[in-house]
Amino acid sequence: MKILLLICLSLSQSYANKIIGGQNADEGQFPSMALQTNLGSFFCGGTIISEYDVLSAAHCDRISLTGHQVVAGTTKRLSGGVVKAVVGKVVHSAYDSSTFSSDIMILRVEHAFRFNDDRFPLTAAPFAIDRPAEGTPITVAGWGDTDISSGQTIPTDLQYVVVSVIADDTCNSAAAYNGSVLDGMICMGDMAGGIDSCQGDSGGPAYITGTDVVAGITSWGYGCALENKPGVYTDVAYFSDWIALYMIG
Ligand code: 4AZ
Repeated sequence: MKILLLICLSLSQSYANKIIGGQNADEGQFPSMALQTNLGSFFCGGTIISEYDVLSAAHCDRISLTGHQVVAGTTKRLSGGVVKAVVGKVVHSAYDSSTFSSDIMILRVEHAFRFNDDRFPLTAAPFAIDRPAEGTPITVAGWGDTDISSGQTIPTDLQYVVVSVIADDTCNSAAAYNGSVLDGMICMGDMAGGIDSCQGDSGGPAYITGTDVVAGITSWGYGCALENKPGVYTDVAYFSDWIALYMIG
């Protein structure tokens, strides 16, 4: 993914993209949204799916749990919310870092999230059981790069953007990903470009717009917001049995 990103950085120098194409979230708008820090530094997103479980991408695995925390209940990357130590994780055994196949992981926090704590807007997201149909509006959220043309621009405020589900055959066409979109992946974006997730949004949620249901986990893409190169997400519905099996609940 680093290599892909480097290629895209040079390709997209003149492409003015802004999450790219998104806007600031309101406090409480995405109450299952979480971020991950390693020794205090933000590196990936996540989604609360139960009192003890946070859904994320396998490529966000940091090997060691030491210094690994989850922050939730705030739209601010650097303040507010609740901080929980990560004490366990399940990385999908079929995860393949060369293809990004099975890019899914569950993190376990030490102490339960309190969903009735009115100091912080927190809920568990239901996870999709059915794959959303082509054209379904999807809201992607994260603190990832907002402007790839000027190196890394990591926002303070949570960003979100509405994209839509793209059919596999469109996404796997020669002009697009030419067969690299595998079972368990789902493309969400706009083939015209301009709106997308980007580096740092990885591991975070793609919700069915207007609901709390998480249908995708931000996984990979060729650059960000480029024409014919939509974001590729882990298809949560495809892994719903796996999630149900490994979450503590
Ligand atoms: C990344 O490198 C990444 N445009 C995440 C999402 C996308 C591209 C790259 C989707 O983490």
